Amino acid sequence: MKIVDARVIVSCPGRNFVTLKVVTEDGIHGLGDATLNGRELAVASYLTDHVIPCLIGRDARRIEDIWQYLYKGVYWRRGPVTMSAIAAVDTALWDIKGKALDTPVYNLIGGRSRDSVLVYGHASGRDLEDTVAAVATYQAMGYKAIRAQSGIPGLASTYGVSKGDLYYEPAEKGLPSESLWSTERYLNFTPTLFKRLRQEFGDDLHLLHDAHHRCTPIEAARLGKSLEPYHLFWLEDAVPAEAQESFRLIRQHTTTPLAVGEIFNTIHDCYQLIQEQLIDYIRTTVVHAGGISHLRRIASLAELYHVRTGSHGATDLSPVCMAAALHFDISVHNFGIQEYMRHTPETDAVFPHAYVFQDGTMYPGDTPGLGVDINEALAATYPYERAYLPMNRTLDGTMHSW
Ligand code: GCO
Ligand code: MG
Repeated sequence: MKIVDARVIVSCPGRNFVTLKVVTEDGIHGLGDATLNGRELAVASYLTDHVIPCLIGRDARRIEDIWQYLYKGVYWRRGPVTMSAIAAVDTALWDIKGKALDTPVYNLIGGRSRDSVLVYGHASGRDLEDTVAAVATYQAMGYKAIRAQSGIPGLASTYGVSKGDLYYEPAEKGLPSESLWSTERYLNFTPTLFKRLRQEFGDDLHLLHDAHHRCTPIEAARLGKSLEPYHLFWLEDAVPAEAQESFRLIRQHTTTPLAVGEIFNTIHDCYQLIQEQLIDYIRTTVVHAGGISHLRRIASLAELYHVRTGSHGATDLSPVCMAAALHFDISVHNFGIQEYMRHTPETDAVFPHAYVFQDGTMYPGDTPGLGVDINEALAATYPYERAYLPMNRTLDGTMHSW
């Protein structure tokens, strides 16, 4: 089953997406997401200029061999650009294999381990009351797990607060904007928010929170400890995890479950976190961590250490990634939860898909392959628009993690 054609489709139906389409001699095509927020064209070029010429003529059935060829064969390993490009190829090849064998991808990777996949949605508000109302809206939509982010008194803007509708999108057209940050104000305010949410919604609703890499280990330890009475499902990205041992300090101080990994690219970014049981959920994704094949390796390691999966699923991960994630989630034994930020109607129209949301869970559908496609003619009506994630400085003007 030779690969005869492959091309990259860059489109902007509300936000930028990079999609790889691989075609075989039998006329079967597979899709892979290669979107890297704010650096989209780097991956598009990596694929078009360097990867695609080496793919033509290869046997699309040899997924593992092609993965190793692209990983070991280039000498320059790892990194978000390389691993997103490899992920796109891997995902497209699983899609092709499913279509060729006339079965959904989840059947090729162990079959279903559950009936459907628990997902969490994003509630956010400009202030505490606004956030309480947003959580109520998500609960009314059927969500059983809700991430809550709120504007902070004394700060003009912060991470995670949408501009007023369901579609939180941090990337902005034009050059990067800058916001101002105070960890002190954040740490003083956040326990109040969750105290209020528990009073309002009781104990059963799963509540999550994303600190978005802004604390030091001891600040994160304080945050986790102060949130213990409100028993979060998880505290996400408490600290940047380049230094994996940072989590040891947080762990010594708090029983709040910890999640990290949305910006990790390989198993090498998280094996210490997993093996030392410093985290509870690993958030690596299909698109940024080497595709379905590599994500399964990470999940297998995690399973040995009681770490569960909780893949990133923001709007900058396309419906192709979402579909692939759901096949992965429904099959791996140690699945925990899947993030689900709804795409805009424009995005959904460009990427028709079989997956569905119902009662707080999602199902990938039973269409052969991944069950997602791209309407190329419609995609062509949404050309690429340069956009960046915001930047962040502390109140005295020092650059800080966004
Ligand atoms: C999340 C993430 C996102 C990222 C975004 C960056 O938990 O969903 O933190 O909001 O900031 O995906 O590209
Ligand atoms: Mg996050």
